[in-house]
Amino acid sequence: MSLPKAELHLHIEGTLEPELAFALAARNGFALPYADTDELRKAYLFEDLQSFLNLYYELMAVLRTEQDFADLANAYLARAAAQGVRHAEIFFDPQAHLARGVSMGTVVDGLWRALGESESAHGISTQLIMCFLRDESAESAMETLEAAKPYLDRIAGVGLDSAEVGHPPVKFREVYEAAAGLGLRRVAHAGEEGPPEYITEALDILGVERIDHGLRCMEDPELVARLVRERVPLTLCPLSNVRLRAVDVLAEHPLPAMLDAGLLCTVNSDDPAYFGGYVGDNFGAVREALGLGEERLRELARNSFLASFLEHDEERRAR
Ligand code: ES4
Ligand code: ZN
Repeated sequence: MSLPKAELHLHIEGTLEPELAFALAARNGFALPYADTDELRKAYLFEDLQSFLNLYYELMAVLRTEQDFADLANAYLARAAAQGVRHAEIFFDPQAHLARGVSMGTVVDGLWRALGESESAHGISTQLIMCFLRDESAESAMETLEAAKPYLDRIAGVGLDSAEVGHPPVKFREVYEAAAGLGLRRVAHAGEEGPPEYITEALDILGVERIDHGLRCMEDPELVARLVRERVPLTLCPLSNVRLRAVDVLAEHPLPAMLDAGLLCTVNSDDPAYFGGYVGDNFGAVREALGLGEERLRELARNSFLASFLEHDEERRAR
């Protein structure tokens, strides 16, 4: 499936394929607690978001040097290009690296080695979105924002990810105010495992311009009406929702109902190495399982550009 599209919900650490994990571990003289790539793939049977996150954070241990981050991003960009991606807004989780003694500079400079050449090498324009881990404290998020200040020329915005339930958006009010003051764009994961109220909070308290996942808005018709009225984009990740059991089977995914309701939905891959596919695979899977026709698929691809940061760049510059 190679409709031109933008990918707006992609954790770069979630693109770490088992083969690259073993290669980086070997290069860094580090032993992974799995015999081989087959055994590691077998660990990719998740019960929920937390059981996925445990493995996701464990495997990051192989990412140590700038070159590791560059190799990770290059591998993603090559796969994304093959699936029609022309623009990618890429999340990264600095706190998960800072906690292991890997500096902000190593992460950003490393990713930028790949992203800086992405247009010429892969035909993909890119932006970086720095995510705060919501299960860490607001103080830690604020320190992370501080540590990012020397790199803001390469960071377009901030996001909020990791374990959602019990960590409502309001916890990060001051951090998002500070980010807005620095001219950063704002998005947040909300309504993946957490309740619809977290979506409302992310909009009203954090001032986000896009909701990552947002699936559970469907439990609240008034919220759906608001999201439609305000044209708030939702970055859905269908294969992720199945693997993390937000939905039982893909055939029951609410995407068709969400499109019918008039929501500005996009389809993305989230953590493609872990969830069984890149963005084109997600498009293919929803076409098959949900019977979406060509017109719907084209709408989703078009939405991905409308929902991207590119769309409002001109307006922002004029302000
Ligand atoms: C994530 Cl699927 C998902 N949800 C929340 N946080 C994440 N970090 C990486 N993938
Ligand atoms: Zn995500």
